[in-house]
Amino acid sequence: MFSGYLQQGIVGRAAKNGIVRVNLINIRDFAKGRHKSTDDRPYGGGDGMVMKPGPLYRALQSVEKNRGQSLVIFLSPQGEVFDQATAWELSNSDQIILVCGRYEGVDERIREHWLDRELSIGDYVLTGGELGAMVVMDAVSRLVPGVLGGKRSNAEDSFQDGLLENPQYTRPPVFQGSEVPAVLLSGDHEKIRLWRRVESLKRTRDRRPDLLRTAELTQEDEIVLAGLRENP
Ligand code: 4GX
Repeated sequence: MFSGYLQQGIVGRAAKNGIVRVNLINIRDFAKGRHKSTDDRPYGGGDGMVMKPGPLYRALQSVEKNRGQSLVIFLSPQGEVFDQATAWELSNSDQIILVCGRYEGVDERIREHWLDRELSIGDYVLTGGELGAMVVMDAVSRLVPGVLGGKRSNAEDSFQDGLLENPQYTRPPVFQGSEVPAVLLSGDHEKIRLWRRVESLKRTRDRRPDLLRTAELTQEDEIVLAGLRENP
């Protein structure tokens, strides 16, 4: 599941250039017995299967050896919801071990003793933790210096100051009868800055009003928002 992502993407290139390092291990390789099974029926009965602690324990130990100060993160719908602040936090770690569970979950004893953190990428149910792990890898890696390259900084991106981005335009100036806002062609940098900020605030108010409570708002932003309330 990881190979397409790592062969095509920006993170794959960063891995090739040694800016980040990705080490994939398969829990099944640590399974024992003729069937190499990694799951078993839940004690107490019920539907579904549970990941056996043994293979997972041995898999974790195999990376523990070259561990340094590393964080063991488990992907599950029961974790705290992953967001940009968490991505920044994780970007300071030396090494992150992302544990991808399948089936209905893992034996609770692994959770208790091995996991530093449990993260969910959103309130929906996936068939396994792999997509969640890729989401975390992606969002965290792009914050590592050198991964994005180019001069466009993370600081411009959505969520960096807790607001959604302003609308963007590129050439041509008229497309299917629809024009680029004149202010963007005016060359007046102060007017453009203010327009962008107002659009950002409007968009956030309209689509994600919840973000306004935690956004880093300047006095200018507060004045703009007050104006928007009176004259939406
Ligand atoms: N964000 N899943 C994990 C197996 C599982 C179930 C319960 C532990 C406890 C998910 C998510 C997610 C599906 C990954 C169930 N493991 N992962 N898997 N939402 O839905 O990250």
